Amino acid sequence: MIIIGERINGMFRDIARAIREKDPNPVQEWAKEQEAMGADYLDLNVGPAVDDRVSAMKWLVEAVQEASKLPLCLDSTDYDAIEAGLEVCRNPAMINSVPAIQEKMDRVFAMALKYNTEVIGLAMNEEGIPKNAENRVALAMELVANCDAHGLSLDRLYIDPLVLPCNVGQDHGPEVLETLRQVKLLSDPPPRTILGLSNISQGTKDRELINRTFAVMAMACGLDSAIADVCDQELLAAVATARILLNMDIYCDSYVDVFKSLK
Ligand code: THG
Repeated sequence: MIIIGERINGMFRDIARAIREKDPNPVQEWAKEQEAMGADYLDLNVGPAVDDRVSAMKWLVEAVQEASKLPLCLDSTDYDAIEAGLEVCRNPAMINSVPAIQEKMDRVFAMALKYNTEVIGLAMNEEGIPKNAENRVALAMELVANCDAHGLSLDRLYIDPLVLPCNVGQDHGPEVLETLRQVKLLSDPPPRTILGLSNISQGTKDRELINRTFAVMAMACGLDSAIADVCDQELLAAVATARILLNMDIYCDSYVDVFKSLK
């Protein structure tokens, strides 16, 4: 599993303050902490409460790169902000994200080629997030077709079926799992799959338990990566265990210790 650390997000109060006051310390501490815990990428989201997202994203990328060499996942609906971030990225990055809306796909896939990035494609369009797997898969197919038409290799596309909090969108859970299964049949090579895992438990009690239970269910359906709380040891242990039970790593008595850092 590729784990993308979720914590550098303006949705968290300490990060929102750091961005507002241009204080690199909290951002750099979280970058180092998530890298030490085994993150493969760092998600960077300037959050909703910023007036100039372009300059905020550029500042955030530069601050994080002083503390960590991990590749970055630039998370914004503002493509000018993403492009400003890509201009200063040292490593090939990931664009988070594009919905199945034609003019957005045209801009994002062209940008992905120009900056040699990967892309997260969301199973949603102008009408929002479909209720069932069939319609999510139809949008995934549009993303696959547009990715291919732009000449971007399909294994650089990550399809996100979009998971909703289970306390408001409980009926979406099984549809997300079915979407994960079917997306793997869309092309050869198939696109990869991703979830914003912590969405599933927003506003609930026992968040960690809900997150790690859904993580292993999704892995059994073909989940390749997650934007997640990499500091949750129990999540990483559950992922290591799921990899054994799915026959992705060889069993040994100390598999959790051996494979946790490999996820
Ligand atoms: N898909 C893609 N990108 C995404 C998401 C997705 N990016 C954002 C998000 N979803 C994934 N990242 C988070 C980060 C934090 C939380 C959930 C998902 C979270 N935050 C606390 C909360 O809302 O309760 C904040 C608590 C606090 O303020 O301290 O849970 O789905 N492609």
